[in-house]
Parts: sequence; C-alpha cells; structure tokens
Amino acid sequence: MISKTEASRRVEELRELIRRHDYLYYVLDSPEITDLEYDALMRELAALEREFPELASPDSPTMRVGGEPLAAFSKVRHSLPMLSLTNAFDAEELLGFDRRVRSALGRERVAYMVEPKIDGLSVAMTYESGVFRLGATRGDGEVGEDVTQNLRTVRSVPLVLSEPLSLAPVLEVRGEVYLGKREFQQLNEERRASGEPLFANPRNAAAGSLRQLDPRVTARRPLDCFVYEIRRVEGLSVGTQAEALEILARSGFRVCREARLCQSIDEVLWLIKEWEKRRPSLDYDIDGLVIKVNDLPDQAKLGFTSKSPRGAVAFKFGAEEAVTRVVDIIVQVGRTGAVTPTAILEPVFVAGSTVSRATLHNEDIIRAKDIRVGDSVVIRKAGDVIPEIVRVLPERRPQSAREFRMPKKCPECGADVVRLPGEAVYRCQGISCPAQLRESIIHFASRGAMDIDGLGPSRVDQLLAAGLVGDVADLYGLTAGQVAALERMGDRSAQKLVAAIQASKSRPLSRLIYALGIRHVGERTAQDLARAFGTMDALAQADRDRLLSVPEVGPVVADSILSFFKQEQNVMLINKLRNYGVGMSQEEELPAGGPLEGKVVVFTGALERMGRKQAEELVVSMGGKASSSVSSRTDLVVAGPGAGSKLARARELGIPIMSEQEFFDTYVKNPNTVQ
Ligand code: 1X8
Repeated sequence: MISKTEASRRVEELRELIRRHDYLYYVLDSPEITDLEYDALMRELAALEREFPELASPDSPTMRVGGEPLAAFSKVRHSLPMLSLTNAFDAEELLGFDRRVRSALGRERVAYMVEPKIDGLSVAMTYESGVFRLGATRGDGEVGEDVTQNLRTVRSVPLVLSEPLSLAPVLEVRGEVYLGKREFQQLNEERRASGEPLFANPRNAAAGSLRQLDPRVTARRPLDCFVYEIRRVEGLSVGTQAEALEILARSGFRVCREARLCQSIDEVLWLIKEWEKRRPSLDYDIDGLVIKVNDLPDQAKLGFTSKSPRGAVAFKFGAEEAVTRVVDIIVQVGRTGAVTPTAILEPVFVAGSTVSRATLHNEDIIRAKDIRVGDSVVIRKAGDVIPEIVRVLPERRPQSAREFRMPKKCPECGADVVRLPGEAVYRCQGISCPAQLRESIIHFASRGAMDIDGLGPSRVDQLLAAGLVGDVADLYGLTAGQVAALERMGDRSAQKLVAAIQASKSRPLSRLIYALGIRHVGERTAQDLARAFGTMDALAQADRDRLLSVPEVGPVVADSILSFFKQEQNVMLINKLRNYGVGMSQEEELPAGGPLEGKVVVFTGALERMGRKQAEELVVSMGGKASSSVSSRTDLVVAGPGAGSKLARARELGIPIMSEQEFFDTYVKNPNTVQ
C-alpha cells in the first residue's frame, strides 16, 4: 500500500510523462518509447486513479477513452463568431485579393502565410490557465455544439498546455478536426466487414465521429486535429501568424508543419503550383490553401465583411485528378435496359475516397478517348460525383492493351443487346431481364397501361423481394394468401389487389401493347397498332413493310417492334399472359373475375403441390368459390390420392373431376409461382 501523498505525487508524475509521450507521438510524430512501455505507464496511472478516486481529474490522459454518453449536445454561443473564408478559384481572383489588401493597408508589398486548407470540421477550443475547458463545433458560426467530451478523446488535442500558452488565464484557439486518408480507408473497411454503412469521404467520417453522443465511440476513431489560429489570448501579445503557429506548437498543439511564409503574392502563386503537385501524396485531404496576411495587427486593421475576414482568403483547388490503370471494362444493365460500359480500375484514392470504377457512358466515348483495357488513365472526381476518365496516357500503353467490344448478349439475361437508331446507348431487349424487371412491372401496372390499382413501386419491390414474381405474367398467378403474407398488407387489401390484377385481364389490346413497354411505343402508337392489327398475334407477325404502313409508325418504331418480337423470351411472355387469360384482341372482353368466374370448386383427397388453403385462395383469385361439400351446385371437383365419398358423390352427380395436375395445367399454367 502506498500513502495518498505518495500516490498523488506518482499520479502527477505519470500524467506529466504520458503527456510528454503523447506530444512526442501524436504531435511531433517522433515517439521515444515503445507502445508497450507507454501502455505500462497508462495502466499504472489508471490503477492509481481507481485506488484513489479523489485523484481523478478530467485532464488526466486516462480520460481519453471517453466518458458517459450524452442525451444531446448542449449549444455554445461563440464568444467571437467563427467566420468562413472568401474563396478564390484562380490566379486572377487571388491577385484581386492582394490588390485590395495592399490598397487598404497603403502598402507596396504584403507578406502572406500559406497553409493547407484541411477538409475536416472546424472547432473552437478554450483553455483556462493551460487546462482544456470547452470545445465547440462551428455550427452556424454564431452557435455551435459543445463537443468537449469528444475532443478530449482526440490524442493530438492537449488536455494540459505547456508554456507559454499555459500562462494565459484564457486562451481560445481554432483548429480543424479530421481523419487521415489511411485511417479513413481502414475505418470504412471495418464498417464494410461489420455491415455498417460506409462514409462517403474523410470529412463526413470526421464529422460523424466528432458529433457522436457516446464519447467512447469517438475515442475509437483515429481523429486528429491541427490548430492554426489563436482567436483570443490574455496576457500575451502575438505579432504575426508565423509567430502564432510557433507559439501554438511550443505549447503542445499539433500545428501543420507545411505552413510557409511568402513575401509577395507572386511567391504565393508559385507555391500553389507546388501544392497542387503534392496534394495526392499528403496523408490527409486538403481542398485548397488558406492565404493569410501574416501581420496580425494588419489583419485586425483589415477587419471583416459581414461574413468573412478581409485579411485571409481560401484558394480552392480544382477537381482532383489521379492516375490509375484500367483493369477491365465490364457492362452494367440499368433499370431501363441501358447497357453501360464501366471501367474497373486499380483502386486509387482521389478527392476523399477510394475509386475503383468509372462510368464510360457509351461506346462512342470509349472510341473517342481510345480507352483500352490495360491503359493508364487520368481520372477526375469533382466533389461527390461519379469519377470519370479524363484521358489515356498513350505513352504508358502496354502491348497487351485490349480494345473494348460491346457484348452482343445481355450479361444479365442473355437477350440481344441492340443499339437503336438515334440512340447513343445500347439496350438489352429482354423484357424479363432482372435489371429491368422492376421498372417493367411498375410500367405494366401503371394508369395508362393495365391500370392495376394498388400495385405501385413499393408493392412491386415487396413482390420482387419475396420472389413471388419473375415477370409481369406471374402477377396473374398471385394468390390472396401470398400477397397477405407481405408486410403492411392485410387480408382485405390482399384480396383487393388480387382482384385488381385479375380485373386487368380484360383491358383492351391497346393498353396491353403499351403495357409491354416496347421502346418508342407510347399510348398513342399502341392505340394505332391495336386498331391496325386487331390482335397481338397479328402484330407479332407483321413484317417491316406492314408496320410501316400504319399511320404514325416510322422506321424507328417499326424496328423497335420487330426487335421486341424477335426475342424469344418476349414471345414466351406473351403466351404466358395469354394462358393466364389476359385478353389479346381489341374486342375481346373477358368476364371481370377470371377463368373460374362464378364456379364452385371442391378439393378432396391429398394435395401434393400446395396446401388446401392456398388452393382455395387460388380459386377465389380466379373468380371462383371454394366449397367443402359436393352438391348439384358444384362445378368442379379436384381429387387427389385418398379421395373417398366426395369423389364418389361427384361421379354420381356427373360433375367434372380433375387431378391436381390437370387443375394446374388448366388454370395455373405457371406452377413455379405457387409454392
Ligand atoms: C478553415 C481552415 C483554415 C485552415 C486550415 N484548414 C481549414 N479548413 C488554416 O488556416 N490553416 S482557416 C479556416 C477558416 O477560417 N474558415
């Protein structure tokens, strides 16, 4: 047992030691002890603090692991507003800034501090007599959030300062909290592995980590913090920004070592060029440079506009570019059947995230830019948009580089991939292509098409997710039981939906033609075609001349129709619809309820393909009624193995009898949809 006095002395000693090693490791990047030795110090300190709870302190390095979660962040009104900087996007605008500064100060030449502009989250931190007391986000510039607890967990934020700033009764500094590129990638890899959503870029990841109500979560994120401004200090006078950075560093803050003093704006312009080259090789993301009048009294003299200081400007870099290699060119099938070539790239970090694909838009662009598999290419990413290939580096093209050919068949469904005249894109012609299925069903059910009430996009998504439909014809095999099993679906609405689907069987041919979603065939064209051909078969068999003879049908429409009916799967789909009883001619009007309209069906014996309840629902979905007893009013008996008295009674009464198989073949036709 050690005495409390001894413990107190040792605790102070350990905190001092750990602070020094934190500073060496996290701020200077040059540790003097191993991780093991460091951990031993931490453990000894934690043990003492546990044994003597009265010695605990919010400034202890042991507090870096994060305290209790908060219910909400409290608001902090900034003592001085946290302003944003005016942007400059080119040399012209920067020269304008310099001209205004020199004219306001009445000076020939002004020296500027040039510092990287870190793409993170601005914070203001207050220290009292060298002890960290308050940390706040920028918020709207006037009011931010109190993130003190979370900032304590950021290792490069000193909890206790050294001289000279430890002597100031009150000190307020401004800095940027950020996540390094490597740390960001690692964090996202962990999130991918555990199925959590990925962060779009390091900035979002840093913001999400700092604005955590549970500081222990923040503590596990390798956040970092550069401090670049003394906002307020009592009892110390600071003459220049260069001096401020020097004082901040000496007092224990991590400052960016890359800040450079320039004697003129020309020097600044030269430095910008250097920075643009170095940008990709930095450990962290920057989106530009901050250029500040070095002399602080001069900065004060320049004052502020309503939103920004006049003595500083942010020079923003253009979209970041990177060089990588095209590993492969694949095609992706979109919802409208557009087959889009996509470049698979060697992963490269650019503008805040790892890029491993780039859209190539269409074949013409690949030809125009002459992009081949194996090429080294320059890619560009502006903000969060999908990256694109800017150009190929022909001098780096290997012998083995391979030209891209658009596949003739859809990689998703095997149907023809066709480029229609007047279109830049190729399209898959298969109507049941999984990539297109959702859209095709939504269109099929829409108002001007089959007008199926209650079958909107979210229902379609549910049906697809449940595996209940593989094409639009499968809709007609749905039973109320299947539909009722979907989420947010009651028995009544399920019956209503099935009834609405069945009712759509009797729509006029023109609507069905339109519902099939043949490209370039709109509602009007569909009506013209229905009038001219009268039946689906006649339309399917029409040759090009016959199609062209229809008023309003030109070559584009004619070719699109021909191409549609050339796909065997489309023909099969139409047959399947026909087998379900969907009307295929203009005059034909089926009874509203389907093939068993008004019929009474009795099931007897064992059923092998489906449950009895399901079978009965199927009958109802086709407009019929299921009954359990055979009488003179029974229209059909479906008999399975073990059928006894009911089968005998049906024979007596001369009622039609079918096996389960026959029933299926006659009324269901698509047993796959009935589990
Ligand atoms: C924002 C930033 C500044 C600096 C670095 N990164 C930023 N994101 C800097 O001065 N070194 S200054 C600043 C601002 O005043 N809005």
